[in-house]
Amino acid sequence: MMPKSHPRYESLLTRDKIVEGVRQGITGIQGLIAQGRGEAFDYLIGEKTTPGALHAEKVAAAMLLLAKMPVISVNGNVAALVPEEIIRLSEAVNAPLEVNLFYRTEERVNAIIRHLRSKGAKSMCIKSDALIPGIEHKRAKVDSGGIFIADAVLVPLEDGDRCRALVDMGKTVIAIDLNPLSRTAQRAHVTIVDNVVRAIPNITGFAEVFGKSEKDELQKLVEEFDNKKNLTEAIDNISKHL
Ligand code: PTJ
Repeated sequence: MMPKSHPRYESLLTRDKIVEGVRQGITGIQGLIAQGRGEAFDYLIGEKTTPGALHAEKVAAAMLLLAKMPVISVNGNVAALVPEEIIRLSEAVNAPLEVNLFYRTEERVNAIIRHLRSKGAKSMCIKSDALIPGIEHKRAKVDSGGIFIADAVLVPLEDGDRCRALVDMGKTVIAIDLNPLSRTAQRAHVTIVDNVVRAIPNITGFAEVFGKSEKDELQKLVEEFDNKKNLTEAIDNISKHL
């Protein structure tokens, strides 16, 4: 057991959750590498939510609430790190969860669906009867009533190709990625440069408060957001830590 007094306690706890996810067959073995990459960037941003990331989280909440058909994409890392939190967000913004994997196997898709259901997920898109155009078959599989027709998709830890393909389909894409230089980060409409373990509860918090807001107020937030500026600030922030 890691003592709570350890200066990087939270980070090490997160690492253990990914390892456990791999043991349970939820997280892909490659998820360990992704986590390590994320840890390095998290270290550089100070392992806390920056003001810029918090603002992007606020805008993401507004976007999801304004969307007609928002969907939250879930992969093996997200399922291991924030299962309860992603379910709560799904309820707060009325967006179903859809398992969409980079290293897709049917066993892992089903294991994640079972895992989320065991944690109380009710609204899930579980078919894989449609394909996102322009990407290789297995990774392209989505639900024809879910991501395929969604107008806004939240993609935590996405790969760049699929992010681009979703943008090309005309969807609004919100990405969570600790690496502001990644292709996903650069292609999304809103990029949250924060750890998914902090980002998801923050978005939910905003969504729960915004529930009673006027649509115009949320629309204004969305319209005033500039992702280029957001990414430049995130890169500048990392440079300051070097
Ligand atoms: O479960 P699957 O098969 O869908 O696979 C999921 C992973 C994440 C393994 C897969 O999509 C992958 O290989 O992703 P990449 O290309 O390694 O990209 C992951 C990105 O997420 C990198 O830019 C990391 O910096 C970032 N990242 C890693 N952990 C976190 C993170 N961003 C936010 N929070 C994290 N905890």
